[in-house]
Order: sequence, then structure tokens, then C-alpha cells
Amino acid sequence: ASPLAAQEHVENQHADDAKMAWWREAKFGMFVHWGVYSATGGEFRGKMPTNSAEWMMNKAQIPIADYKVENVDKFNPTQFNAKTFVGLAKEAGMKYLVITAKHHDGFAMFHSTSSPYNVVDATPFKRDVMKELAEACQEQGIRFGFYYSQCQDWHHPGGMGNGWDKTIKRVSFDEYVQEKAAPEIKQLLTEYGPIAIFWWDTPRDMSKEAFDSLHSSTNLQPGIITNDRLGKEYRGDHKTFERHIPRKGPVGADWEVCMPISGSWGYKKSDRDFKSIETLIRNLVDIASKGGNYLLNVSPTGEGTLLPQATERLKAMGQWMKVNSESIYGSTASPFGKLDWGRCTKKEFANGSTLYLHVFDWPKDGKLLVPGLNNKVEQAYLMDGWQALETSSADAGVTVSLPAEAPDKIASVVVVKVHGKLDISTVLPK
Ligand code: H79
Repeated sequence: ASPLAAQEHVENQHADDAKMAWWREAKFGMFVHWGVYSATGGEFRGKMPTNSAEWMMNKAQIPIADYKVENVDKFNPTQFNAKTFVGLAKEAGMKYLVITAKHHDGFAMFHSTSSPYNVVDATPFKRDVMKELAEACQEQGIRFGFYYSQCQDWHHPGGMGNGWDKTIKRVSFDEYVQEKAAPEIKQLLTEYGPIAIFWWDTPRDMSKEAFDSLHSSTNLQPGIITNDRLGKEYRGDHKTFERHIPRKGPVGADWEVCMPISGSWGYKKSDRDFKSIETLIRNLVDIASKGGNYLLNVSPTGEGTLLPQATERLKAMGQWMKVNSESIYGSTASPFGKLDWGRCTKKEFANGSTLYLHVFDWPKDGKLLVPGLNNKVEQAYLMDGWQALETSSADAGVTVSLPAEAPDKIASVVVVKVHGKLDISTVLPK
């Protein structure tokens, strides 16, 4: 490459760094799956056709006309309050919120000017809940983003995925894009204030024209961050992992794990699979220790509120974050391999580094070994209460002396500040 091209590359890299800065700092966001499927809690005529409620139309092969009667006509979440909702995300320590503006069922949760199949024109509720949330996020300092299913649309005759409704007179995918998807995306990116994230889902092959008209709207919001799910070859700004945490974080890439707090993305009446508070907090720590973000999904009901199981868990995460969030926000991946007792995150500065040791299994002998750490320790203390801790250095690494009791049964944070550039031996003496 010519020197000029190399220069250009560096500048692009810097532009990306500037754009990604808030997202990398944030670490923790709220994902929200809310749609007309929430009205019945994923139930269709007394049956539960799927383990993820937003898929009910597909799994029960519900014709468009019946879906309207059973779900659209029943969607009336009168208890919904955007301020309270966003307040809860904030209380949990989440820094951004991404919500389903349109899922695969094709129903727009905003006042679409391209299709009457939307929350204002087609439900008894008649409120543009996306606008309400956008405003509440703006007021409360939470970055706001849209999820939009750009390929699957089980309502539009050109959308992908609906092979069961035989009344559909099919048109091409490109027609669907021109008539519905592209204009809706454009509307979402012009009429809802600053949009921080655009979250595509289920990429499929499509024409270059279709791709371009879907993609071009994202230029309407400078600095918008997109995931890697627009098209088959598209990389976007970050990778996505769905429902699982990778064993190792991808190197040199931004990435995010999205995961429902329970079993289903959309509200499902019979959902018993709420993850424990311990699992949720440790997931957040685990992901941060690998350098990723956690996008934790909640599922508003047909009333527009969250189940107590969800609020309880978010509040508990917030309690933990109130004490420990310094170890999460703005942290980078652990410099260690596997640690027997838990996870580590770090922050690097000009003269030294801070290691945040997240202890899951509190050592019975009160000795916490930081394996292979060769740096001089400047300071060590418990995050909760700033109690100073003694350390000693040896060939095997640094040993921190801990009090008998763990301050937090789920994850206690031990802060270790070291001098100089991190120096860690990966091969340890026996
Ligand atoms: O929006 C959420 C999912 O609905 C969506 N992506 C996340 C963020 C998604 N679309 N497709 N897939 C995920 C992958 C396919 C999952 C399926 Fe199933 C397995 C479809 C049918 C079997 C999960 C289980 C959904 C229904 C049953």
C-alpha cells in the first residue's frame, strides 16, 4: 500500500476509536423485546407454540388475519411508563438501551408512515412507544438504539420467512425493501432524536440495491454503531454472540453478548427460566473480563411492565454495580489466562495499571494468588469499603492477604494497583 493509503487507514482507525469510545466504556446495556406477541405472552389459543414468544406467529403458523385478531387487537399495555422503564435500566447500571422497533412478525412498534401495521394505527393503545422511550432515554442520559429485523418480515408480501400464509400474493424482496424496510429505517433515524445504535438481525443474501438502501440510512446519524447482522458479508462495528458467552473474546474486535434474562426474548407467560442473580452478575463480569459488552434482554408484558422476577434481578445488579462498577465501566480484558478463583478486568495508564480481581470463590486460607504478576504493587484494597490489603511477591506471583469473610458472596472485587507496564509470566514455576 502507498504511504497515503496507510495514513488513511490509520485515520479511519482513529475515527472508529472515537466513535466506539462510549460503547467500549459502557459495557452493559438493556435489550428489550416488546411487540404484539407480548399481549398474549406467547400463547396462541391456549397453546404455547414456542420457547421464545416473539416466534409464536412462525411456530404456530398463524395466518396474518388471525395474528391481528389474537395479538394486534389485544395489544393495550396501559401500565407502560417510559420514564420508569428507563429509570430501571439506569438503576441496574446499564448505559444503553436497544429495543425492537420491528421484529420478524413485521409489526412496527412506532408510528410508521410507510405501513399502517404499527402500534399507533393498528392497536387500541395508539401510543408511539418508541418515541416515548427515545425521549425518556434522552432525559436520563441513556444511549438509545433500535433493533430492526430487516430481512424477515412475516407480514409484508415481499418479506422473508412467511411460508405458511397462503393468502399472501408474493412480491420481490426488493419491493419490500423499497416500500417498507428502507423508509421505516429512514424514519427511525430521522424522527426519533439521536440514535446511538442500529441493531440488525438475521442476515440473509440480498441484492446490492437492497443492501445499499437498507444500509444508507445509517449515515443519517453520525457516529451510530451497528452490529454485524445486516448482510452475510457485513461486519459492522461489532460482532455479536447470541445467548452464549464465548470461551475467549475475539482478539482485536469489539463484541457484545446478547442474552435474555429468562428463557424467552419476548414476554412468555410460562417462562420459568429466569437466570439467578449470581449468574447474571458473574456473566457481566465474565464478559467484561474477556473484553466484551453485555446486552441483557428483558421482556415487557402485555401490560407494559416487567415481571417482579426481572425488576428484582435488575435492582440486585444495580446494587452490585453501585459498589463495584468502577471495575466494569471502561475496563479492558484480563491480562491473565484462566484464574482459579474468578475473573480479572484491568485499566492501563501511563505509569501503571489497575487490576480488578473479581473473586467468585473466596480462598479459605485467605491467600489470593495473582499468578505470574511480576510488577511492583503500589496498593491493594477491597473495593467495598476500601480496606487496605497486604501483599507479598514471589516467583509464583503476587499473593494478596484477604479477610476471612468475602464482602460479596457473588463477586468481591479486590483492587491491585501496580507500577509500570504490566509484566506477567505466562509460564509459572511449579
Ligand atoms: O430477536 C431474538 C431472536 O428472536 C432472534 N435474534 C434474537 C436477538 C433470532 N432470530 N432467529 N434466531 C434468533 C435464530 C433462530 C432461532 C430458532 Fe427458535 C430456533 C427459531 C426456531 C428455532 C428460538 C427457539 C426461537 C424459536 C424457537
